[in-house]
Amino acid sequence: MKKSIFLTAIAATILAACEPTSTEGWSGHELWLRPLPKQNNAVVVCPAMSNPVIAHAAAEAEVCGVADTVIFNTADLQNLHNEGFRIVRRGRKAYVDAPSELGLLYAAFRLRQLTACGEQLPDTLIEQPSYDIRILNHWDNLDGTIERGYAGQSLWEWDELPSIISPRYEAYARANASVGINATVINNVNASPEILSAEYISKVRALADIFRGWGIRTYLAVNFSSPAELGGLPDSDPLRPEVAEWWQNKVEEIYSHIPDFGGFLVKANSEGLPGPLDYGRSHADGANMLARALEPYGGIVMWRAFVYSPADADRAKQAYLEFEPHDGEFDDNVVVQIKNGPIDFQPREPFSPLFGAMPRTQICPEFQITQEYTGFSNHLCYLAPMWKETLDAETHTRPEADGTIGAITQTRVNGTPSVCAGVANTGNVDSWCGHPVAQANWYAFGRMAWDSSLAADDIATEWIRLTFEVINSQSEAVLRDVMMQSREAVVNYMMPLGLHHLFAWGHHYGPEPWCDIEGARPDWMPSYYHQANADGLGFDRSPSGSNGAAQYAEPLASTYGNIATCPDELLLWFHHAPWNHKMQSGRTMWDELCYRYQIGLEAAEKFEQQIRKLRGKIDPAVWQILSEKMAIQSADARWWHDACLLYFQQFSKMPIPQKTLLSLDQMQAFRLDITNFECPPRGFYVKE
Ligand code: GCW
Repeated sequence: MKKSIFLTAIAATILAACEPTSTEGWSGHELWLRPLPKQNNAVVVCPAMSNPVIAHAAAEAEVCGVADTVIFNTADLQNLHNEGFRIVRRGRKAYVDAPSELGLLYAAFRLRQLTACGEQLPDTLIEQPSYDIRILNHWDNLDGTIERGYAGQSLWEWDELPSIISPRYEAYARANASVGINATVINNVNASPEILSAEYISKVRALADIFRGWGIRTYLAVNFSSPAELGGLPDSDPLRPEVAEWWQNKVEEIYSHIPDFGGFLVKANSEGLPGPLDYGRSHADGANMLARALEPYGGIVMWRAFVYSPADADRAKQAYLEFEPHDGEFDDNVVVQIKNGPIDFQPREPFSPLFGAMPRTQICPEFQITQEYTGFSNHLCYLAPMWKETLDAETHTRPEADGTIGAITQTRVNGTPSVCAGVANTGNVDSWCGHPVAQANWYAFGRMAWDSSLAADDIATEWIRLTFEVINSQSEAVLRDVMMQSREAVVNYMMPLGLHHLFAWGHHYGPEPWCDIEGARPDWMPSYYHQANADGLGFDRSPSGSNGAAQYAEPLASTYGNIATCPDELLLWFHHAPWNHKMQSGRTMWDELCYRYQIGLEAAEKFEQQIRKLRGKIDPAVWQILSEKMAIQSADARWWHDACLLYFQQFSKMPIPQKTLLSLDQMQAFRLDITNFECPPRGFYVKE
């Protein structure tokens, strides 16, 4: 019989340590975990309190208002995922059973969530994760900067670690656990070899020790040349025995400090990073060499498929060409990590055809939570609808089974764990993410990786109710509607109809379809993607062009490859369409383009008004920051609208149906202003 302990002081102490004290107005600091009153009448009964995960579970359940007594038990539940749970309500008692401590923690967070949202506890609630590993990828550098981070500097205070432990680490881990995230890669995929030095391993250990108490395993991104650069070997050829031995020793060293270390994430032979191809070896050779070092400890390798060496003139085809031939060659503890689209996290891309093409390999989706291409932390862009679009996409590659990307990536191939990865948007600003709704993206990523069947609007509702204490149903509906429409609005005012990569050089914030940098890679230039000329607009990936459409299974290959059947949303991704091409809407391509930019702009302007009207109905601090950001967003939407249409009009030579454009001189001045800025200064654009 399990020993049960009544929690009193310990739970209260832990709770006090984890719950930030309430401040005046919303600062964002508490995320979706605003403090709830301890329910004095609630009694939490649970096994072995000495386990920190269970202690945390008990503390979280102490605020539970949906039951007077919560009884925790670890129990074998047949067919339930090891991290799942079952909650059974009997009268005012909630019985929680879970196969692992982590399952109990997740159950406790669900009870907390029901309480905070004012919902009833159902008679029986059974949950289990869609993905085994739900992991954040931080692109944090060791000097404290964050690649594509828009919320300050890195959370990790490397100079202070391991001696000084910021309370932020615990709060970060708790926030992740509350949405089911159970893993984190703490450093940039553009990895410095130094992360594997003894000095840094001791710092990483200090973080891992905290994360462990919240069920979060720590992973590192590694530089493939570490044996040469850090270890002093002549090279890092994966087939050289000394190289493999160097990695084995390094892995042994890591595990001696971090016994539950998760493994490595690798960006190799991509954007100038070293990799096995440098030595005439394959991606599988490189990944397997690392995988064999990690295998005895249960660690895994996540090997990224974000590669685009110019083996084909069409960048969108390159990852497929480089990886598909290696299907079946990867060891069982290797996961090939694929960005949702074939290019690079654009506001809308078709899904990457690689998802359907490697049936004998464990593959996982990589989503971008940080808004590199969707307006940084200035634009409200709720990303769950975009991610759902990918997960729900039918690849047509599994005729007998569910061939959606969700189903494919959640199925374990040869027992390899399934993974869902998200590039984190956290930083050290008080609000963590720099925009209130950017927090919702972090939240939504975790919830979706936990339960990919959840609808984007239901996740939005949850997040609003958990985050904002006093919000009436009308204001809640307004905010949810704005969130739900925001991604499509961003697509329309930035890159409608399948246009992609019109971004300004370097910062990826504003438009620069005219960008032309001497000597730069052609496929880093917007003109490579939009191909605007007197004949029309768009990249021809049909059979008469690069035939990229053929990388998709039928019927998609034919649907996408034929200009008459390609959906309007992706037309200019797959076709170089004449300006007067008749769209499915009945408009000409040029008119449709103008129309989409216009509705995108109007949506952003409407969001601004809708948010302004919430004055007095939501927390004044939230209202203030949201309305300031919305003003930037609608100004930026106009900037996109004007810049792109004026630029493309030079080729279409057709009239723009709108009257309110900036002059070309103003656009030019604009362009000079934005060159080389890292983060857009506030108010840099004055709306007339
Ligand atoms: O999206 C692009 C970014 C790079 C990033 C790269 C990648 C970490 O512009 O900053 O590098 O993708 O995913 O590796």
